[in-house]
Amino acid sequence: MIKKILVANRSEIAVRIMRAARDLGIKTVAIYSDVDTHAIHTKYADEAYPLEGDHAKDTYLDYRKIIGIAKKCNADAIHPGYGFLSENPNFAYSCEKEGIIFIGPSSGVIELMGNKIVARKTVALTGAPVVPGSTEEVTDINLALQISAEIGYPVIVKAAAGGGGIGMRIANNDKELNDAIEQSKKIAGSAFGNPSVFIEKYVTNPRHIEFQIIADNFGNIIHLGERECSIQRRHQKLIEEAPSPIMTEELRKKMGDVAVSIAKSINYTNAGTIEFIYTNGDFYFMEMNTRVQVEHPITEIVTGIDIVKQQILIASGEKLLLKQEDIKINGHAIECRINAEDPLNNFAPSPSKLKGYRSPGGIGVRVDSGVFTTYSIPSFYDPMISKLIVWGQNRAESIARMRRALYEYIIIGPKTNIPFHKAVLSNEKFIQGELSTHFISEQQAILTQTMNIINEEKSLQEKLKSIFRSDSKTAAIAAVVETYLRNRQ
Ligand code: MV4
Repeated sequence: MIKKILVANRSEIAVRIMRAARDLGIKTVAIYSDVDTHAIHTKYADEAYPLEGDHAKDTYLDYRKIIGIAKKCNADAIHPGYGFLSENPNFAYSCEKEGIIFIGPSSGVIELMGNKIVARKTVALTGAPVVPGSTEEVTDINLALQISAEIGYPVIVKAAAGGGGIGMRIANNDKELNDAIEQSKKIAGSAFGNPSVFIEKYVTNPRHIEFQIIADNFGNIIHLGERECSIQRRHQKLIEEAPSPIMTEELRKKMGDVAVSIAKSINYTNAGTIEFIYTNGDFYFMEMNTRVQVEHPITEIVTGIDIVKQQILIASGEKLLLKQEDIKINGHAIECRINAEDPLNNFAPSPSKLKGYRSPGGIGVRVDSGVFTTYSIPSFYDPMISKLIVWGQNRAESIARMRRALYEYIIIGPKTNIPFHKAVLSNEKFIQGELSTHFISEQQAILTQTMNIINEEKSLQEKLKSIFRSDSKTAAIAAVVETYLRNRQ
């Protein structure tokens, strides 16, 4: 069994991983950049070591430095979390070579799934449905024209090293195709150092539905059901839910079986996610994420399974004790990503000090955060404050509970996207479960509604702020208000 885990990450996911380690009686090690000296993950861990610098490349991405620390403090394993080094095959390979357990799949599998052309080809060979398109890199424009003629426009050009929508271009005809390929290649080359691109039929109004899988080192693989992640903005997911509103037992079995067979075919180990694009009853493999994901808690809530704990047990060489038939989906969970950003200013980051902070609670509410009152959100990293997760016996109860939890949430200092979440959760289409990846861009009324909510809640915000005033100040304000009221009568 692993005895000490170095967590090569920061903020909420670092704390999330350390929680699982504590539950298992495993020691934890934090690493931190200069600006993260007072961050919560450094206090939560049993030991913490500085990575001098602030920029990711000098700190959370510097894997030689990180492996050096792991060796010095005798950590026998490293958990990479999400982002940063989590899908870097060279990092996983270095861990393997240095005899440190990388809590994730093998470096070979990370590399295989990291190239979207190779992933597509490998998955197609298992017989799983992939979106019609090219089977190889597209270098020749004549070949691109020929493929597009076969599958029909619109088509989408994607980077082999991509993911997260970077370098994607849509083409509606032959003329646009040439530009799309040129543009995509250029962006892919500069963003990933790999200009290789491929073509797929563009699915116009899809849902993003992904399956969580877990696999041990002995060939046992199960899935934990799906997550619907269609509510996103500029490829940043904002709200995720489990189960998907469109899911049936029958479809879950069908898609789940496909997800498991894909994982089996590549000898996948540890936790992973198979992303599908879904439209009108059809589904296609899109890509595989070889890491723990931001939205993993909604699956934990509806299955009762601690995914990070499973990751650690699997990496320790334990056999999976769960069987597919043990997995039951209980009720419904929603996650809202709470970001320090201004929904009225194009969602610009609003990193600043938390002058007041009180997270929601009560039945069915979970908050995974990396913050506390007086903490300053640094501008160096992504501005997520927390993940607010709720459970309900069904989708309606889950939505009501999320609205209640958003009402309870007090964040004073940065601008946040809480009013935006409130607007989405009262949107009729959302309530009906009519979702697609274009939901946010199509529902322009949500922005107006967000503005209305902000205006309507000004007095509520003032009331909430008062809980963070010192007693003397509160008394002084109360006296002023009282005098005012008396004089008015
Ligand atoms: C697609 C697609 C439609 N058809 N592929 C976006 C991120 C990456 N994971 C895959 N993505 C998409 N792939 C095919 N064949 C639609 C998306 C997509 C999207 C595309 C354009 C603009 C916004 C989008 C939002 C979510 C998903």
